Amino acid sequence: MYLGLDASTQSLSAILIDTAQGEIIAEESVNFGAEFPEYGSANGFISPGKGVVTASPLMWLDALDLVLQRLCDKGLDLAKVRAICGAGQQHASVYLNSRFESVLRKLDATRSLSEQFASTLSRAQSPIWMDNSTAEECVEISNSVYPNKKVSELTGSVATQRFTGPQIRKFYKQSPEAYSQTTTIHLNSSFLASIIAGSSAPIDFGDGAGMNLMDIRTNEWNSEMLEATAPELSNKLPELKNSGSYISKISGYFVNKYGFCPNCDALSWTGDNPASLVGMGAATAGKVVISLGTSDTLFAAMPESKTDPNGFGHVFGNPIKGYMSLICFANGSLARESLKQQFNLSWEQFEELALTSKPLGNQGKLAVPLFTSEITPRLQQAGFKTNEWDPQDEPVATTLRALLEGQFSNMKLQSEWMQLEINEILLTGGASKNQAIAQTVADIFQAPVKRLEVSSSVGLGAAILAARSEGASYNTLVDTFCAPSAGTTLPQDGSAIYSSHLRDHSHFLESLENSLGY
Ligand code: XUL
Repeated sequence: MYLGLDASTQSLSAILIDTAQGEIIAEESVNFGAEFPEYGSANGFISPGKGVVTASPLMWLDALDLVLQRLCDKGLDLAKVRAICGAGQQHASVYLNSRFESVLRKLDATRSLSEQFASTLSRAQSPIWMDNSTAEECVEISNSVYPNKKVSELTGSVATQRFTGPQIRKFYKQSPEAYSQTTTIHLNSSFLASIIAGSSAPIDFGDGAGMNLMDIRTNEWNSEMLEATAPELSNKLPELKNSGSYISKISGYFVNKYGFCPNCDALSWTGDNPASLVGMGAATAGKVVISLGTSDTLFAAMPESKTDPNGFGHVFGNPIKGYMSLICFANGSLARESLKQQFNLSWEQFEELALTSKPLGNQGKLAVPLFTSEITPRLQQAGFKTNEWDPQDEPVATTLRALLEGQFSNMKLQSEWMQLEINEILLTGGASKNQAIAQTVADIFQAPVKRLEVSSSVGLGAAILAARSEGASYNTLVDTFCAPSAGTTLPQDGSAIYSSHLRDHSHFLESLENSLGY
């Protein structure tokens, strides 16, 4: 058996696969907001203002303990797990002091992880991917490694607010003392991998590329970027390695507490999006994945690195081979949930109303949801923006269609730099089961949409990386675990409507960029 862990924004999930039987043995999930109200993070984070968005690494540790306990409570024999891999929300960084390594080495199974690691944090909260408080630092970094195009060529992205480098720079500037007491800076992924291994873990090329610090051409830290970011940074960063690399045997803590075998391998983790690429069976070129999570993302394998001339898109390492391109939209599920709540709907009602609202193109009633500041394109938080129509004068269904068409028109427009030949779209994430959403994606992208049996492609991707570490072939694992489920949706005849609709949407976005761009 192989264990894949998915440490996402709102929850920590586990998936156990049995490659001999070709079966998913168990899936379990712990929701941060519901399980740990003491962290005041209903959606997995806190946002005190000024674009700052953070989460407590101790909350992630409590969730790790709880999810493993739940697997034990289900009667699963974790001694059968041969290797563990995982994936974390990208960009989030954890700041650790000199006690970290020694606490890691002598963990006590009678105490919780959070209790033992509380004193190892040199910064209580981790800035996460939703944070956009580092505009100043991005300018400083790109001025130093002038021009920003060079930053993008070196690291796969222009200096980007949520990326770890600008976040580190802000911490160094605001809290120089705490920065100097920081001996190690981990990502969410490498932090949790370290806990499982009981020793400091590497950062992988997939997640490392989300930092504005790694040279994507050589997969090494780039000294020019490190110097532009903060002093002494090279001493504080772990080494870089491929995801799924062997770190060590599992920490005794997990053997004693949850019954893992001492021989179980602890592997290096990756970011949630690179893991999802693997778990969707899309790590080799030809398939496009749209993942509907707290953030919506669109990504695809990319044999050669190609960067976004607009500066919104990213290039990350692909855990299987080469690169992946990605665009991320902050107004994903949170935007859909906001309207669902505002109109007091169940998901079934949301789906039915959005599906029945016709005609396609919504008679020119466009919308861009800005419930939180948008990343792609960069637009400030401004609520539900419409092109001169008032949702209050319209049926709810019109607003829902405007939301969905707005989200996926933007996605289609922003993916053009990737020059993808889209033969099929693989849809994943919590909202992918929603028929109205799947149909809108199919119509706007004019491509068939497929969904997989598995609900968490991130956890599955991590479990596949774990199985691969013992020699299983990626293609065989994909054939076994990544089968499309019934209910594939084919495109409607919306092409004529949507080509003019996309043009109108692009103009609407331009007007918003002029007034709300940052
Ligand atoms: C990708 C991004 C998000 C996070 C959280 O660049 O910021 O998709 O990985 O899911």
